[in-house]
Amino acid sequence: MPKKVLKEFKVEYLQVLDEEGNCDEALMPKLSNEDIKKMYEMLVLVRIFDQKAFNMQRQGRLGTYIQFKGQEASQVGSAMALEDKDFVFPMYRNSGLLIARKQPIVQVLQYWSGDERGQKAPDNVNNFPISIPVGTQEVHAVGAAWAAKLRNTKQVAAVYFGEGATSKGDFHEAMNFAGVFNVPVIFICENNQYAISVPRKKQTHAETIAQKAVAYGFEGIQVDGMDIFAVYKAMKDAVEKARNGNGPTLIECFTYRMCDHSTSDDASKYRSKEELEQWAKKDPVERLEKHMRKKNLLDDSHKESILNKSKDIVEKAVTEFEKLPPADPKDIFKYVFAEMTQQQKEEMEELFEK
Ligand SMILES: Cc1ncc(C[n+]2csc(CCOP(=O)(O)OP(=O)(O)O)c2C)c(N)n1
Repeated sequence: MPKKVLKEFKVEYLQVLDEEGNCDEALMPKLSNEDIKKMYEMLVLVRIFDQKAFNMQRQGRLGTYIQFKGQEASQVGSAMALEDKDFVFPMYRNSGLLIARKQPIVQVLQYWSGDERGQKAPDNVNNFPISIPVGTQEVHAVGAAWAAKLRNTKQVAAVYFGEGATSKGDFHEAMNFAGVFNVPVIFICENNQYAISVPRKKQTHAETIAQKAVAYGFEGIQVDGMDIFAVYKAMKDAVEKARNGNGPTLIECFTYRMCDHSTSDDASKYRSKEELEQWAKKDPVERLEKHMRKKNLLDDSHKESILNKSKDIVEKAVTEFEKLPPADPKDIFKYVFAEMTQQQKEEMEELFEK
């Protein structure tokens, strides 16, 4: 009757770029200077978009908006490791991800004004609609990944969610199925430390989210989610593994929401100014900037021109967006299914009859 250890586990943490912009060359993923510049340009673009969208909501020009400030690196870094043909399942906090995935900014604005046409993905880019229900997209992603496996298309699915979503049944069902059927899916948990006002410590008694993968028989890794190189590297490895038939990975991006939960929230009610200041030192955009300056990839005038170019792109999209005719209210019925049900047809007629 021996008493023995059946299983021990470890959870790896990956950081490539420190807060001062110093890079661990041994851990550095393969990226050309051009790739690094593209990463920086995208980080700047999505940050400018985020602030603009927030301002527009305050001015009554957009509906409720969900900011993602602080999470740019986890969204842009992971998107850059994917191919267009791969499936992406975003949550509401993923406007940055969608822009990095070629979703036109005009459409992202449309979405946040309640116009469902904003959700239509560009041709040949497999972006799924944003999930407002917490965590439901996890099972959808596993389904898409399973289909890709059965069809042998070499596509992978990437699904995004917060640490709050890991308390839902959907997460555990998706993780279990993904492990058992060895499907090509990457679970990206953007652990931004809060689910609205609920802190991470009250979400789970486990020390990391990453270790939850162990129970389902596959790898989990925690990365510095404000370090774009670490996110990109972990994602690139996970994508390659999934594409080669070696199954799922859970990537916990350890990050921080440097903004309110949404435009209907006031985070100062439950978070201290000091906490925010501590996390601000890790800022993902400034960190890459520091690195690029050290490597002579960026100077003041180059930075200025990137800022101006990004502002211009966003402003042009806003002008175009505000000229668009409003959505047809009938779309509410028309775009639920590929074909309307008899009941929907009747409801639509009833609502719109004179
Ligand atoms: C199924 C479901 N339950 C509750 C909500 C209300 N709700 C909206 S956001 C949120 C917190 C989610 O936190 P987390 O998953 O950590 O993501 P974050 O918003 O921090 O990015 C909750 C409970 C919802 N949208 N869907």
